[in-house]
Amino acid sequence: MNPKAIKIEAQKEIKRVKNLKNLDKIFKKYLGKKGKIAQVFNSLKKLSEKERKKIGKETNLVKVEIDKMIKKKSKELKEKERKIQIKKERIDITRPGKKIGVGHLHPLTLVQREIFEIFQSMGFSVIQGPEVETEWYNFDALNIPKDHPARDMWDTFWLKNNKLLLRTHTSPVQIRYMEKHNPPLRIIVPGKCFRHEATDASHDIQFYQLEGLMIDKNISAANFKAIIEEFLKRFFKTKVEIQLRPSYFPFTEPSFEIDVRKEKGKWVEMMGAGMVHPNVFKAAGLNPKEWQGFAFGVGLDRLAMVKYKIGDIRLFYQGDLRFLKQF
Ligand code: FA5
Repeated sequence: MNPKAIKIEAQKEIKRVKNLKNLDKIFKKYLGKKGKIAQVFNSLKKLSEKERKKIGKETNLVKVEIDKMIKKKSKELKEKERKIQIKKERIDITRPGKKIGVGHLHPLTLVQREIFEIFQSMGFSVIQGPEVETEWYNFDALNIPKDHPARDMWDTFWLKNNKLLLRTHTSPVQIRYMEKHNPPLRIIVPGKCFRHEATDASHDIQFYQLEGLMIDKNISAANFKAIIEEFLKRFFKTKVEIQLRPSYFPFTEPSFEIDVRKEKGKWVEMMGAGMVHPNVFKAAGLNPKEWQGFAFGVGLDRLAMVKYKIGDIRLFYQGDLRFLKQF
């Protein structure tokens, strides 16, 4: 093929090419080992010497020119592709950012933390106990023997073997703690409790209690009243009214129930309390003649309900974001 014709054909193709990949194909087609220029060189040997020189020279020139054209085009295409790339990667710094949702603490956790702070400042330690309990710690050691009618006060979820249960209150931790620690002592015990009972706006089958226990040589119900009043004052940050009612718990004597109301609202039964019964000291290995003290068990959910004016306890456990986001 005539070198000039090859040049014209290559020129057309190079002009039309749109990307580097196809440009490379053109390079191979004309200047590659088996390309059109190489084919012309191969065919030279068939020609006379004169022609060979003439065509050889021409072909060499064409080769150099095609090479130049390709290099030029390659530069252009690279520049063009770079511009497209930059355009693609450009970010609009004026666009509004995406907000990342941040979670927050559950109202019951908030209330717990606040309560810890108040009691810790009065010298109480925060102690934990198991949610799955034995009959001994949940009942017997608390002076509630089997077949005693007082057991009916706590509708119990028994586990399959009928030996273990889901604790119905945080009071078993009193025994666990007194077994291992000598008085004087001051503890609070937060934790989940479970009762096999019908639910309503102020009762759920799971709820949180906070047990309190203070043991020393000369503790009286007056100490209990002072501590609980101080706690309620700091927790509600406004004046609340409380009333103590005589009550009955097998593990305290005397026993009382405490109701609380805020801003002349409804009285809410908030906690049970009393002076630790001698049989409880005995069960925990302490001498009731030597030690005395008070214990109380307050419903954390109910404290939160009065504080935040929440009408239904079940809202705490439903995971409804419309409710939770308000805290
Ligand atoms: C007790 O559980 C005793 N262990 C409290 C106690 C401790 C008395 C130490 C004396 C000494 P009671 O069953 O009344 O008592 O429960 C105490 C508080 O837990 C209640 O006042 C209430 O605030 C809360 N509570 C009880 N049952 C539920 C329930 N189903 N749902 C929500 N809160 C509850």
